[in-house]
Amino acid sequence: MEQPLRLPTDDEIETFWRDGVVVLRDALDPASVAALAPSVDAAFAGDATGDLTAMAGAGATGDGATGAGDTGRFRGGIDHWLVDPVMRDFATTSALPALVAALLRTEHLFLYEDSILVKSPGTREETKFHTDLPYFQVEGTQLATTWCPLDEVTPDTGSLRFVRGSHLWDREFRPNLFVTDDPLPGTEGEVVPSIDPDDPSVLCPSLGPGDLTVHHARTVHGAGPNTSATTWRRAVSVRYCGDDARVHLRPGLPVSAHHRDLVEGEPLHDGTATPQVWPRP
Ligand SMILES: O=C(O)CCC(=O)C(=O)O
Repeated sequence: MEQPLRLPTDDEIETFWRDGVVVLRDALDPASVAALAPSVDAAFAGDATGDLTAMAGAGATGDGATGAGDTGRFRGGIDHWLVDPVMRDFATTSALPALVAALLRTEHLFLYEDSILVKSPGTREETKFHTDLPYFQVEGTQLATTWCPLDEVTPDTGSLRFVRGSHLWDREFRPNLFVTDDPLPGTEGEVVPSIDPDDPSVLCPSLGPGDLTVHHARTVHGAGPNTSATTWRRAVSVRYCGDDARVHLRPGLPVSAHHRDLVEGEPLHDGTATPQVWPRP
């Protein structure tokens, strides 16, 4: 069990609930983040044991489409924790659960899924603005996504872009294909409005290994391209749910095999579908 280097301050907790996103600097041991590199690199190379094809936004191959002149690739996948012990430890016994439980002000915390998200040097693709909630088979307010870079990440290499305060908008968005604004077939909700990444409401933080962002599942966010010719943008994202989460089965959404037994309206329970990660059982 790894202790966080520090817990979120009261100001950081307030920022999370006010802005729908908070930057936690120097909260993870950089060595524990660096230890993810073999898993992340294997996922990028395409021989990961996790399900690269299930990531809704990345399409059937787990790849972003590459445009003419692209030298880079955007590759991702979800649910590596099910098959990769390094990813499982990071999602369940690293410092993340303590940090997120404090931010969400929840007594119990459950793992929903993990994701590996890599933009190699020269990747032109943006991650289109979206919210995470419509990709989840849950509803509630205590829902958060962590994003933990393995590399120094700047706006030029694909930092995330967050629309501050958008988690408070009374709007239900339709999930898109992540690298295009096209909606996921069969799903419901409004199309995400066009957002100017240079708008002052958009936060686009530079981060280093050991830093992370935590955003609310209703926060509109995306990411820029990786314009560097040499610098990788490798990240691991882990999504968690707190006490007020209830199962909500959304039409059209692909269901991961280990989520097939989730029952509409039920609270989350410790088990293979959504392991309890805080307090540590
Ligand atoms: O890494 C990216 O480009 C997008 C990540 C993201 O949207 C998420 O983890 O919720």
